[in-house]
Amino acid sequence: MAGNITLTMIKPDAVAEGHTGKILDMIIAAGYKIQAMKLTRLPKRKAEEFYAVHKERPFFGELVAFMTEGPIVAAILEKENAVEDFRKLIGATNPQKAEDGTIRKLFAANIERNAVHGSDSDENAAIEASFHFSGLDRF
Ligand code: 3AN
Repeated sequence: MAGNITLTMIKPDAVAEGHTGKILDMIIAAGYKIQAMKLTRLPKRKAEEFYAVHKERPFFGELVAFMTEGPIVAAILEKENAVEDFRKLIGATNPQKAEDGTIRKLFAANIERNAVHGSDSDENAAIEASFHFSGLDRF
């Protein structure tokens, strides 16, 4: 059975460019309920932990620098089939390959500065939700 939550981060590029409200509108219009949300800034250590799976990749250092350059909006989103439907809503990792109307097509500059994160599995959604939020922050 598909899980009902996913974890998103509106990344530093999109927050700095003033796209937070438009992206949240698209998320809510797609049927997601916000279980938890905050404006926060990741310390280097936490960004390295979040992206630990990529630590051997050549872009790891740049990715951590980007994700710590300014505030992000982290949120837990609830909906049936949350992970898969959200990946469709945000579009491909590389915005040049993302479909028209997707969040990354609309707001992302390139494969690194790609506006939003979305969990890639139900298991990671649970891990990433706990990474950002305690049980008291979830509604
Ligand atoms: P997604 O965010 O679509 O799940 P992942 O998990 O493969 O993509 O990559 C995590 C993040 O790492 C991406 N959101 C992007 O910011 C960055 N990234 C992925 N691939 C590259 C790449 N080839 N060059 C630079 N940054 C990348």
